[in-house]
Amino acid sequence: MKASELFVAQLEEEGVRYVFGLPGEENLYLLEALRKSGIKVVITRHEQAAAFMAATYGRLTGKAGVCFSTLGPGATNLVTGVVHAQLIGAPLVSISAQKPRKENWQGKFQLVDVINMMKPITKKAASIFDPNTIPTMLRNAFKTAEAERPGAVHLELPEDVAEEEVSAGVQKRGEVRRPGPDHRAIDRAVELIEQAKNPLLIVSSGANRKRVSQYLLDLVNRTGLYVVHTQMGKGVLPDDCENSLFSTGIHKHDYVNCGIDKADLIITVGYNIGEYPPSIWNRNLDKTILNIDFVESEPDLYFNPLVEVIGDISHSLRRIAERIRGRRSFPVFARTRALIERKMDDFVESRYPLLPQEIVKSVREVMSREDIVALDNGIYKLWFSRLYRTFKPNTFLLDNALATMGAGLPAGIAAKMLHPDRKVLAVCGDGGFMMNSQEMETAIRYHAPLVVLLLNDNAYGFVKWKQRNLNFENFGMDVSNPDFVKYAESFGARGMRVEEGQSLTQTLARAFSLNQVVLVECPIDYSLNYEVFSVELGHLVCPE
Ligand SMILES: Cc1ncc(C[n+]2csc(CCOP(=O)(O)OP(=O)(O)O)c2C)c(N)n1
Repeated sequence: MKASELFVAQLEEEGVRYVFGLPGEENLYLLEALRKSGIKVVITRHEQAAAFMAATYGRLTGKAGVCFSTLGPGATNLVTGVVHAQLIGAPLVSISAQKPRKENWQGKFQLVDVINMMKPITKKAASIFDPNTIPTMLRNAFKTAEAERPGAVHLELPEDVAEEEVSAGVQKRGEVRRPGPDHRAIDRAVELIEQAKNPLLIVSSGANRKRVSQYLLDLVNRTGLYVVHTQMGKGVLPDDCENSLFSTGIHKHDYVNCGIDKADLIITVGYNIGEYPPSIWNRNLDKTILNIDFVESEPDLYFNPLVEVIGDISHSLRRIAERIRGRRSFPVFARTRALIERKMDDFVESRYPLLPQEIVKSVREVMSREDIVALDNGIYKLWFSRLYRTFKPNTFLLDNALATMGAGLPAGIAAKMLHPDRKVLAVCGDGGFMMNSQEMETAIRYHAPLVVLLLNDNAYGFVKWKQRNLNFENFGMDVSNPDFVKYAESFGARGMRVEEGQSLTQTLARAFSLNQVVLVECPIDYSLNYEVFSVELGHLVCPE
């Protein structure tokens, strides 16, 4: 057997269903072995997109997604997607080729020290020298990537190593049962919750899983506790549960902070300190913190839990739920929910170009509870996080950790491949879409009929808003764009544009009914960014 065949056999043992990548000549043995396997190979138009897709696969399945590239420029192109996985906590194994170890007749051509480039942005990065170590190194890579807190691992497979004959066999994938929490930690947690006047849960990305969602709902129903989601935690508790305080929005101060400010005990669940900095909600260092997570927290001035319950989160929630006596009511949080709901449902006039609020409402009308929205990065992300009601875990995919532009379309494609039965909508700004728009062709080639909603303001709107906040001149942030309808059609997709007087809801419904890759361009009016986010929220006085 060739080393590349053993490599693929080990990937199969790991349960890999898809591999996303873009090869060079140095990967051809690997590609040939993949061709003969049961693994579906998705060749993208940019390695960054392959890494975003693999990260999405990891996020949605809990199993490491796999991406690959050639050496040098292919590996450098992977970097943003690899960091994205690492920062959002998605399990990912990325693989790059390298020059032959022994007879490298090309010398320094395309030579990059990929391992040292990847080390600071992954949990582990290593090069394979001995082909017989492939099964162990891959086993190690998958185990490390999937272990809590999940993240990225990079492996390098040099060209000559991939071609060698090997004697080693596949290494079995073992089963790991996550440990349950310590009973004394549960005692302390129950004590803290029962003593607190206004305990409040903040649920974050590490908890965005189906089982956690079930146990959280049960805890909330039994105890009356309220839940705030971070943006990457959206969907864990259904927003139509009376105890959801929806999600965090503008960092400085948003309606939800009226509730957070009143809490004396904050119970963080699967909390990602990078996503929603604790200095925002614990700026006066006056919150008692109970942390429930798979792994211990990193110490931080503002995030210094009094008690940590470490172990399988769903298990911990179940144990705590069983122990708490009686259901309490928390009028302060009930009032916060009423306030946020009022704001969410505020009447919005229909304008053309459309206002963000109308866009969010239209999308919600078209999508059912299980359908998936994958957002790119732009200011619409804030409107969606604040206003889009979410009902199921992992149905609202955004990156609020690296917060990279360009991830929305690849994430949407991977989500559609994994869930062909659900509607998938990628929401992008014109800026973010143009960073990976070439992947429209990938979606078509692999029959992933998602719909892309392109919110067009012909600008880098988010930066424009920040510029205005600083009272700077509007400078450099306006762009011109292709005709997006023609652009989509030139790929072989369907292009639609919401024209004045047309309904976005109906356009999206029609787009989904076509069951093909469709781009819907919707002009957006961002005049309220400053008015709402800067002026209204800047002067927010919480009702007593
Ligand atoms: C790769 C990358 N480059 C730059 C940024 C900084 N950035 C954040 S949002 C944004 C503007 C996004 O523009 P667009 O996609 O058109 O969305 P809009 O804000 O206009 O809705 C920029 C440049 C980023 N987050 N990621």
